[in-house]
Amino acid sequence: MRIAFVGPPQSGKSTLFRAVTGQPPSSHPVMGEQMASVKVPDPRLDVLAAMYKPKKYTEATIDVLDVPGFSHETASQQAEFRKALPSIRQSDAIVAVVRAFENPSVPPYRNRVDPKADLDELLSELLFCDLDTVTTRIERLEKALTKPTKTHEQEKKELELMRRLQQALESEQPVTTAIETDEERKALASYAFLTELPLVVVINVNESQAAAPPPFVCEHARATIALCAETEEQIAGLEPADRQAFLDDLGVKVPARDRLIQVCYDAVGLISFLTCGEDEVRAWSVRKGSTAVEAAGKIHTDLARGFIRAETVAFEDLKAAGDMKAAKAAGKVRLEGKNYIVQDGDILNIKFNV
Ligand SMILES: Nc1nc2c(ncn2[C@@H]2O[C@H](COP(=O)(O)OP(=O)(O)OP(=O)(O)O)[C@@H](O)[C@H]2O)c(=O)[nH]1
Ligand SMILES: [Mg+2]
Repeated sequence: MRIAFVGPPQSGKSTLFRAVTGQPPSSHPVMGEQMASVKVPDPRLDVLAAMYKPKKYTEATIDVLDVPGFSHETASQQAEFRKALPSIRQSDAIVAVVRAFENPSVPPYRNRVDPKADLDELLSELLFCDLDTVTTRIERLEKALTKPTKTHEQEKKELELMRRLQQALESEQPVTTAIETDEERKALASYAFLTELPLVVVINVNESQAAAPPPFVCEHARATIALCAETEEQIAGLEPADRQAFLDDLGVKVPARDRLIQVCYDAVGLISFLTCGEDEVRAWSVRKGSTAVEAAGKIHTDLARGFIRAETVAFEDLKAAGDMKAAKAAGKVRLEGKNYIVQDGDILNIKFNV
């Protein structure tokens, strides 16, 4: 899974990127794109690690993408952003980062502090990019339909759908609002529309505002989070022991970065299943609704091919029992077949034969 940090220039995207990825602060501004892998924090793994004392401890991971800021101000800024579009399109969610603090690095003519207006401008651009794709496709289809072809019926159907998307986008609605069936969604997948991606909004506020509720909530977003990217970067740079003391001082339980990662994970529709043993405790990501055999395939294709059954126990049941033996004795360990729908926090032991 990949999430893309998108927003106006100097809104704190790269600062948040470093906070989330744990990369060291940089003294020079980052040009262009950068990508890094992030471990998804999962306290359940700590419980399993205490139980199994494994040699290895492996979190699920997601990729984070940082791109240049978007602005209409100069042609070069616009070109830089457009260059990053293909990478943004390949992402599974967009995190829009907008600035709610005074920033001396922003030229005075642009230094309004208006996160809501900045967000609207950004979302309009995303809509516009999709509208561009749709319009081009409509022109092609209309041209194709003037000639008799074998695919006539299919093209007519697609044209109807594209016109519906066009209408939605022109009334400033994301394409998701115009897609009616799964079949349509699949047919449109190759266009990788930006307004089809789940959206999370981050309002980058001053440290003094970080604990307060967000100043506004975006209706198109799965979640709106207020945080101070600079503070988050500091927290990420601390030793674990100092980190807790710092968080206690701020009066928060978990860093905002952890909340952000979790929110993105949920927005994309991912859940984690867990595997455990003396060699390794590990979290794996799958889409919500995945079956046991699909989960097995994440671990290794052999496990899916030779799948017999999945020994399954819910994390909470294992934790309550204390260990696997006790969980079995309490009848909490089930044998599930190929089509079992995996739940978040299921601990799976795949029995297979190849
Ligand atoms: N006060 C304050 N300053 C911040 C915060 N986050 C970032 N900054 C400052 O804002 C400036 C821009 O931060 P970046 O993270 O580089 O912003 P960006 O969005 O990546 O900028 P571009 O890539 O140029 O679009 C830097 O001087 C940061 O130190 C914050 O939460 N509070
Ligand atoms: Mg940057």
